[in-house]
Order: sequence, then C-alpha cells, then structure tokens
Amino acid sequence: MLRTQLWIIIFLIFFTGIQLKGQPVPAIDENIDALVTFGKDGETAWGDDDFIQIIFFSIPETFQDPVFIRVFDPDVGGSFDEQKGEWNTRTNFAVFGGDGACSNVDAQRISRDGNFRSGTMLASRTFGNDARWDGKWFTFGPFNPSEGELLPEYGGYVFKLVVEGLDGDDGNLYRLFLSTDNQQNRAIEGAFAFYFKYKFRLHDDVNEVSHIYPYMNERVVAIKQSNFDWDNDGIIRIISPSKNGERMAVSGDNNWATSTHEITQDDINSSLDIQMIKNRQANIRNNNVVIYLENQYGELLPFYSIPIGGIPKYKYSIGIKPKAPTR
Ligand SMILES: [Ca+2]
Ligand SMILES: [Ca+2]
Ligand SMILES: [Ca+2]
Repeated sequence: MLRTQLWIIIFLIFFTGIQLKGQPVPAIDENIDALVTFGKDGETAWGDDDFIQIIFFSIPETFQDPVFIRVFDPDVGGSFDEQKGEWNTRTNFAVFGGDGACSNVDAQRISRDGNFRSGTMLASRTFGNDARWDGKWFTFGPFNPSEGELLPEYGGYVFKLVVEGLDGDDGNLYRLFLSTDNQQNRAIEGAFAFYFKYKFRLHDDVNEVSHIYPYMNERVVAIKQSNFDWDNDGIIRIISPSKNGERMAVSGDNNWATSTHEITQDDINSSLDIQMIKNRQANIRNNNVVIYLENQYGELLPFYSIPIGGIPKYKYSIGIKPKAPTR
C-alpha cells in the first residue's frame, strides 16, 4: 500500500508536474522518515527530551468541507516503533481547535509545563500495544474547518495535534496527514502544517539528507538553533540566499547543542533550508532527535511543511546535491 502511494507521488511529481500540497507530516520535502514520541518513563538518551510533540495544521478560510487528521501507526508495538524491554507504552493523540489552540503562548513554548493543551479539545484517543492499529491509519474527525482557531497570520483556521507519551518507555513512531477523506490521504489545496519544536527519526540510510524550512520574517536578525541527542551524526548546515552551507552545532548523546547564526537582509522573507547530513562512517541507526529555532528575542520560529518562498537554491556547488525525497 505504502509502496503504491510512493509510486503515485513520484508519478505526480515527475510526470504530471502537479504541485504537492503540504499535508503529510513529515512533509515530502523534509525527507524525514517518521515523527517520534516516547512514553514519559522513557530515557531521554533515546532522543526525546519531554515526551510531547505538538503539530499545527492550517486550512485556508475559503475551504468549507469537513477535514480529517490521520495518524499512521498510532499504536506502540509491532512494526514501526522502538521497543525497550516489554511494550508497555501508551500514547495520547488529542486534536484542539477554538480560541487559544495555537495563539496561547503555552502552546508555542519550548518548555511544556504550561497550558499547552489550550483551546477546545475536539477529539482524543489513547493507543497502547494494539495490533488493530499497527501499520494502519487511524482517522480523527470529521472536523468543520471553522472549529479551528482563525489566525490569518498562520494562513486560516488552525488545528493543534498534541501527542503525549502517557506511560511506558518505548518510542512511538508515526506519520500524520491532513485529509479531506476519512479513508485515504487527500490533500487540501493551500493547507499546510507547522511546528515550533520538532522531534523525529533520522533515516538509517546515510545517503538520505533531511531538511527543515523555517521562514525568516522581517523581525529576524539572528537565529539560535538548539538540537538534542543528535549523537554527533554528521552535520547540520544552512542553505539560504546568503549562506552556502554554514554549519550549525551538533549535539552528542543525551545533550543539547546550540549555535547562533546571523540573518542578513538577503534571507528575509524567505525560508532557510536546514540540511541534516548523516555521518557516512558512523552508520548510526534509530537516531531520534529534537530541534528548534529562536529569533534574537527568544521567540520560537515555526518550521513549515511547505517552504514559504520555495526551497532556497545553492549559489555555488558545495559538494552534496539534495536527493529526491523517498518514502
Ligand atoms: Ca517498554
Ligand atoms: Ca506499530
Ligand atoms: Ca539520538
């Protein structure tokens, strides 16, 4: 099934020129294998600092049909998950809309000690080790787009998905899709996802390059990036109109690394392409990581599932060409 979808996607990109919409998370252009959330008894050395993931979905105001939020492999067991001892982990997925779902500052902070479950809860379900949902899509919804929080600065009606490891110590790997259909992944024209703090699994294949695309608005003069538990797996670098591969600091095992990078006028009103290139010798597998970016005021900068302004191009050749994304 997945292989079929992959070939359909490849067909659409290369043969029909249809523009893909930004509803899968991780996004196609990010080339990231899976999101990850551990149970709250997990060890941070396995790559999750606080056992919570928050993803926002934005739907254009003009779109009025019901929408669904779909989760691939929501269970914690069987395939597509990371086992530690027995499978004993439960993960809660909850969808929020209404006032404050996104605009409440607690939903956009690095530290999840405030009211990050702000807004109106529209749906919630907890999954354990459940073969019924192993390797399958679970569908939340239907939701009326107007049940989201209307935030024109974020592109329309915004829904929030909070993924929380309730107990246990295993890692839940999953993927998301904002769909118009409860049985299939059908994208919504003009919709996209965004996230302020991103937790995911790097590819095992050292040839795969993953990306994130933060947008630089006119307020940004410098960014501070922080990443956690990268296990020194290769390099992280910035491609943008003014930067041809400036390196970011990379963390080791169970610790944070930060680095600050000046943003010049050439980079304003466009996205950075932050590339994650694995270490070819180390061959690190199952590498779960966390990354976020702040501006000079300490405000978190969102990453977008569609690079706003397009993906920045290399000015000069610096060795490694971006690969076509694979899934
Ligand atoms: Ca376990
Ligand atoms: Ca599974
Ligand atoms: Ca790691």
